[in-house]
Amino acid sequence: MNQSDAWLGMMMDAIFARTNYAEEDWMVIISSDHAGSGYGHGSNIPEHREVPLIIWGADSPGTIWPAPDAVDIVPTALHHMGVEVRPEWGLDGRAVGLEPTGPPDAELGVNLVFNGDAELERGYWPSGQDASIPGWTDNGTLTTWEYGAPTYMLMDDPGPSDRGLNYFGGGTSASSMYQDIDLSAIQSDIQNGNITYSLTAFIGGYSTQDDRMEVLIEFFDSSGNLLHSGGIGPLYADDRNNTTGIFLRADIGEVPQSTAYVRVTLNAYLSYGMNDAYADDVSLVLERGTV
Ligand SMILES: [Ca+2]
Ligand SMILES: [Ca+2]
Ligand SMILES: [Ca+2]
Repeated sequence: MNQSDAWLGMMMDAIFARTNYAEEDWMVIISSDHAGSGYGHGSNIPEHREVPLIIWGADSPGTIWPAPDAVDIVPTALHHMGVEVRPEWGLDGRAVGLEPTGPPDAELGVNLVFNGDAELERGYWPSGQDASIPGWTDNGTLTTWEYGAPTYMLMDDPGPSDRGLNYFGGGTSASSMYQDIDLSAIQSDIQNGNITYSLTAFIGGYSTQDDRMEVLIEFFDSSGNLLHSGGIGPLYADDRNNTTGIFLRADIGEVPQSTAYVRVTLNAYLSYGMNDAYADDVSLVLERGTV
């Protein structure tokens, strides 16, 4: 770290010392291809996956949300150099740091789950590869898989008609992910009471295997006290007649009046081989009215 820092200092000094520096427009991006613990890396754990991404000279400093990925570096550098990214290049990632971005304000009557349809980034052909999922705190092997791979989910297996290209798959081991949804923008509605929540998702799995998905919902007050929990699933092979596919399930209930934020968690339980706990179209809608 000290050595890298010294080299970076030399480079920055050289940039600042340029006679034309005042007329130039530099961007310096600092990142690393992986993190680690001790002297090792290579496990699918936050300590090995989470890396810094520092963009110096970006158009507008501030928070980047959802958290950027290493694949955002190339589009960001190209944008800075005025190169328009063409879709046919098939680049993953997006130009980041152009303007600060944050999660949208919560509203009544709209789906509050971010990237609940697994479509925000390209999906993987099911394999051991694992992508972290934007908008979710994804510390394990849960990832986005593409519909259509033999012995996984096909486009015409039971599921949503508007399924898009991708769904959530458990990956290579038991895993889970969650997202916290800040409800402060609708706090006064919630405090007045009579707000109903509707948690829905398509969940399922593969054939006779009991790999199974569960979606939990937990309501917390501003001090982090759990006020209410509910959820759907897990859906065992028997529950879906040993059919490969995903099936709509719902949990409807009352939102506690002192709720400040809500956590939606996907738990992918493994029974056999690859973890075929599947989900798509995870949605949480809050509305006025009683259950
Ligand atoms: Ca989808
Ligand atoms: Ca993952
Ligand atoms: Ca399996």
